[in-house]
Amino acid sequence: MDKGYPKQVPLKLDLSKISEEESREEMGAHKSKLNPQAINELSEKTKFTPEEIRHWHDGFLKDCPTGKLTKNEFAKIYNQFFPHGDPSAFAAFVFNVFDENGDGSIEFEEFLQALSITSRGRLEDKLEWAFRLYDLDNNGTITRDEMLQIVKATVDKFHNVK
Ligand SMILES: [Ca+2]
Ligand SMILES: [Ca+2]
Repeated sequence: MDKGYPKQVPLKLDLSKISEEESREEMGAHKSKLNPQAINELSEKTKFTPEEIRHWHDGFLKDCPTGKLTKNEFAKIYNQFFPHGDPSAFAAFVFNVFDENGDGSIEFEEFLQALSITSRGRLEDKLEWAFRLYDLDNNGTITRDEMLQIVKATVDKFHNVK
């Protein structure tokens, strides 16, 4: 259960097909669950080194063995970071920004991209990311109503923090 993870393909589906091939190719790479090419691509797209990507990928699969994070699973993980109050509304907004292709789940690549931007991105990348968080209907402008929804979710999130 440890080889191969082509992007955009549900892990469940492709394990049986590719595991034989991949394990032959990767006999030596005992630690890697992503193939080297995928890691290189991710490393070019993000600000993470291949080593860091392997590390994040291990953690991602631990929380999410299917390789696709659903909204509920995301809310659970989010709750671990914000155990006080009810962050579900805010988690849902953040989920939508992570889910860049809008297919209703967060793939590892999307997870890594969001992490790269929020932790190591340039200021304008971070602003753009934050903008997407506020622009709920994704139409390029932030209305007063969208502002209010986010502010309300944020207040709910911190309201019960003691
Ligand atoms: Ca997605
Ligand atoms: Ca909007």
